[in-house]
Order: sequence, then C-alpha cells, then structure tokens
Amino acid sequence: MARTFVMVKPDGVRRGLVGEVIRRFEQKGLKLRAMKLIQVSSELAAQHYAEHQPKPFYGDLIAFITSGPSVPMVFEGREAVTVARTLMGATDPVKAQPGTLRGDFGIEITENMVHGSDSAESAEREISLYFAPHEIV
Ligand code: IDP
Ligand code: MG
Repeated sequence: MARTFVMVKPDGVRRGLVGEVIRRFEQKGLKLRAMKLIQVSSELAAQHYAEHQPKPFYGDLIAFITSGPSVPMVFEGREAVTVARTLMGATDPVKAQPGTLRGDFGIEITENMVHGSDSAESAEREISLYFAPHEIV
C-alpha cells in the first residue's frame, strides 16, 4: 500500500488547525500510521528542503518551518501521494481551489499550512528523516 509524508506546518499548529487537517485526510480514507508534535531543528529543515537551497525564498522557508512546533505524519492508502496533494491544493494559497486545505485556510505562500510529499521517492526519504521505523505502526 502507498504511503506519504504529511506535516502540519507551524502556522497550522499556531492556528489550532491540526485536527482539521487530520479530519480531512481520515475522512478521505487515508489511514494514519505515525504522528508526533516536534520542533523542527535548522539541521532537519535543511535536509527536508535541500532541493530548495538555491531558491530566493529558501531563507524565509527555513525560518518559518523552525518558527514553532510542527506535526509530521505518515498516511497510507491507494495513491496516497496524489490524494494528499489533491486535498492540500496548490502551493500558493491564492491559486489553491476552495475545498482544499490551502484554498480554505490561508493566503500567504510561505505560511501555507501543510506539507505533502511530491512523489513516492520523496515520501520514503521524508518519512525516514522524521520517523524511526519503530514510530510507524
Ligand atoms: P509544495 O509545498 O507545494 O510541494 P514546493 O515547491 O516544494 O511546494 O515549495 C516548498 C515550500 O516553499 C512551499 O510549500 C512554500 O511554503 C514555499 N515556497 C514555494 N515557492 C515559493 C515562492 O515562490 N515564494 C515563497 N515561498 C515559496
Ligand atoms: Mg514540495
């Protein structure tokens, strides 16, 4: 069965939207396999977002993702990567459709509430960055 990595970012935690994110993923039919509340370190943030290191927004991205606690999770289900991305909506909340998390809950591109892996390979890499094998049920 396919797995994906999802994380409620610090803005989502600050705004009390963790439950809303989990509710939508569970309602869709994805199964929660791992979850915790953590403060992402600058080292972990750099590993997570290594592909964006050359981009102009990289500094803002690292500052934001380390600005408060986040809730990383693993969800499992048919086409889990695609399903999660569909529920999240476009990267820029201005463009995200209503009915998606980013479409319904924000307007800033940096503070876009939720992360989701973009491929099966990214999902496995990100799951192993955030979770030890014994933390996944
Ligand atoms: P994704 O989160 O939808 O996969 P990515 O392109 O992987 O989008 O970018 C990672 C994160 O970096 C985004 O979620 C967003 O918070 C931030 N980001 C992406 N593009 C921009 C930009 O053009 N300006 C500012 N921040 C951006
Ligand atoms: Mg991405």
